[in-house]
Amino acid sequence: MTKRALITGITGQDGAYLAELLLAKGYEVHGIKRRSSLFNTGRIDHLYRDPHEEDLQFRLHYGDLTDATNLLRILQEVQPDEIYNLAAQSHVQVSFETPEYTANSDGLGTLRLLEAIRILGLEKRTRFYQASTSELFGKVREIPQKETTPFYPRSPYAAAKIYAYWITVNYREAYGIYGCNGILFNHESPLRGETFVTRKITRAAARIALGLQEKTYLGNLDAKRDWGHAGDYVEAMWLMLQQEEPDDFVIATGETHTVREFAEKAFAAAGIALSWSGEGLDEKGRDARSGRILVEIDGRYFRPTEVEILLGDPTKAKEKLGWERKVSFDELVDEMVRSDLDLFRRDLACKKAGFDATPAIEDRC
Ligand code: NDP
Ligand code: GDR
Repeated sequence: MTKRALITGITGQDGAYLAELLLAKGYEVHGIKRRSSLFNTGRIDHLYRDPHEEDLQFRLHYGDLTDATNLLRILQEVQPDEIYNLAAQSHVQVSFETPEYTANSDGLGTLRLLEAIRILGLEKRTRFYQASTSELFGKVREIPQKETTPFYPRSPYAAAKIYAYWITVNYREAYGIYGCNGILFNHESPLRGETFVTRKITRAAARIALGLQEKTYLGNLDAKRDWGHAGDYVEAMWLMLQQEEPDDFVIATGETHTVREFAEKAFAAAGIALSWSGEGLDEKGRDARSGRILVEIDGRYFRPTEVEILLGDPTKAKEKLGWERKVSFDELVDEMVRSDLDLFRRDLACKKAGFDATPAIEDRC
């Protein structure tokens, strides 16, 4: 029997990798996309099939996690074997500006899906994956962080996600729903959104190396993150839903690096050696050869409350799921920089031919 999966947030980074993985495993994949005034399916357009074709393995439905009746209708129509709830307002800094919306989509959105499973009597049929996050650990009280480490959210995003975490646990215990929390640490890829720090840096390194941009502005260079590759992490999501019993798992690499270190590696991959001078808001990253300033600090990228260090212990995932990351930190940075160099080489070719391909958006990141 072909298994049917429903992915919320299918147009995002993880949604795109997971859709590819499930299609390769023979699943019928359904995704929820939001209506937007511009196309928002760039990451999954290569998977799109003409809806007039027979035996479609990939279908998109309009929907939104803030709309309960819409979710009920989609679940009733699709009758999924597995739901992967990846949809979220996923930007930590933006959550300080849109706290109520973030609570609605990231917190209550999860409740709406779980209630829809219950209302439709799908408790025994539908397995549920919740995209939980290392941001739950927030103000860290144990290093490395594992499944038993206490939570201490440090943003409206993390506060919303902690509700989603516990409501998933509660529906598992109260109604016997097969629900799992993947407590995933940061994971990146060439598909990462442009305003997250890794992609912002790899884009800037590529554009500066190609002469398309002068410099970039960053916030807290001392923050430490446990960065893995999204392709590896969606495998873990799938594995969690294939076990005999539902459970919650930390997914991480077991390594941590500062933002400064990520920037050094990314610029090096683009052929530029960075050297640092100054402190705090006056710190600058320069081209070690020419002395030209390439990185400056801008106070607006600092958060009202920061998560200083994340370092995960993925032992449980290794022992129970047989999961291990495959892509190293250096390979991840190299792949992202190579991809952005390719992207902007095309822009450069357009520019040389007299066309301005992509307007500079760096000041909006
Ligand atoms: P992205 O920001 O790339 O994707 C988020 C997805 O959610 C997009 O498809 C977006 O649609 C959709 N979305 C946002 N709001 C709504 C809404 N109200 N209704 C329906 N869809 C909505 O995130 P990632 O792919 O990086 O992350 C996937 C999930 O995992 C998120 O829940 C995130 O919080 C969580 N997570 C991510 C980690 C990471 O490092 N990437 C680590 C731990 C957890 P649109 O394209 O239209 O904007
Ligand atoms: P994060 O990712 O908040 O960890 O959330 P992000 O890449 O936004 O920030 C990582 C760290 O870098 C510091 N930083 C900057 N961040 C951004 N965005 N822009 C900057 O210019 C900048 N300069 C320094 C931040 O302060 C922070 O310490 C991501 C998201 O994918 C969440 O959805 C997910 O839950 C967590 O990872 C795990």
